[in-house]
Amino acid sequence: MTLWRGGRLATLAGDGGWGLIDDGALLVEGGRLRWVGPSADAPPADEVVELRGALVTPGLVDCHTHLVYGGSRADEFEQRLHGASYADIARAGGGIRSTVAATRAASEAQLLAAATKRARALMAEGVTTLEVKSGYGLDAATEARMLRVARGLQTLGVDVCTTYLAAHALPPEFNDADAYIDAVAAWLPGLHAQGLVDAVDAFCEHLAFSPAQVARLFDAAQRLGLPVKLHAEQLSDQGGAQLAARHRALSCDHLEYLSPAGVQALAAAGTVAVLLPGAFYALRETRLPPVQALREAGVPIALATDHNPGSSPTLSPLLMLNMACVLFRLTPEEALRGLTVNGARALGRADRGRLAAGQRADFCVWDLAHPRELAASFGHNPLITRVFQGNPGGI
Ligand code: DI6
Ligand code: FE
Repeated sequence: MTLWRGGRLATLAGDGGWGLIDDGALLVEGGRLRWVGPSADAPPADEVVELRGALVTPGLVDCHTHLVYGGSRADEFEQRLHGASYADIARAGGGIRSTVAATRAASEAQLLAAATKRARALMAEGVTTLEVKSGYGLDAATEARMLRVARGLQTLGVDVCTTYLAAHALPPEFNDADAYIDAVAAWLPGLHAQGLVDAVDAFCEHLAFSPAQVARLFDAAQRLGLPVKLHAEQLSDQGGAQLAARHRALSCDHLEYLSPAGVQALAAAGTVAVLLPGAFYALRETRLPPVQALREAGVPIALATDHNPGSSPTLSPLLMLNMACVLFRLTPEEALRGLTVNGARALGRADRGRLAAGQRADFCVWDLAHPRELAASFGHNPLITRVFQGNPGGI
């Protein structure tokens, strides 16, 4: 048993507020938090770590990434600076399809080496749980390779949730989206049997798949008992949120074009709204997600990097805290909840994201006096120690 004592804890344990404990302590045993409270009341322990007034928060949960892929899309960044839009590039065969070609050409070892560097960058800013989506293979073998690589990142000392996103774009060997959706649904049971799939996602957009097509895939997921998530209303309102809510989705992600009816559907289903300010920023979007309506409806809001080589090439969850406040007007507390407790909820993981007895001992120690400072600055990493399942270091 180890006692970490003398820190300022932002527990996020209640439904609102930071849950601050000014001179607080955490008792860790077997990878779990056994006790959390004021240092003065702490139980005895074999080992004591002095926090010397440092800030402690739950470990960060990045609930939406596309971390495994081959190649680079910096050329498209230049094309967009010369006036091409994200949609123009996609229609011309670039975009997701260009990453699909590079990912298919990469070996499992090459994909793992590249993804390892990216995961380490996220971990260096305090990430202890990471979601990784497939969706740059778009054939059974490459989707499986991506998911195996994602699972392999677990050995770095970060918990990895895998999401099957084969319904991301139409691959070049198909010209019928309905036939492709049938193939995506047919590959799923085999991948699931190999333990490679924690959830199923799709890109519901005019550039990608219709709500009716996504619904058929979600039915297949639910026959296997798998939860679903959706890339919804990123570039237009397709009614994806309502569709996802009908399937009791864990989360709907992006949501710039979410309608009032979509907000109500998410609220009624308990679906988390995942906001992705990195993609909004990089694509110079101007349409803001309806944050005030989400708040008023009581929809939990999560935040994530959406790391991918095209629309959100960031590896900084801390920058997302700042961008969520500056661009989307979240409060610093909402932003931190988005990257901890609500991010965990978007993954269906209730055992993390707060500092409370019984939770996993995943937490961060920061060289800061108050948690609002995490969101107020950018381009600076104040992490002192990242603790994963009770083990410090390894960053
Ligand atoms: N929306 C996104 O922002 C990413 N995928 C998606 O469905 C972008 C993926 C890419 O451009 O490679
Ligand atoms: Fe995404």
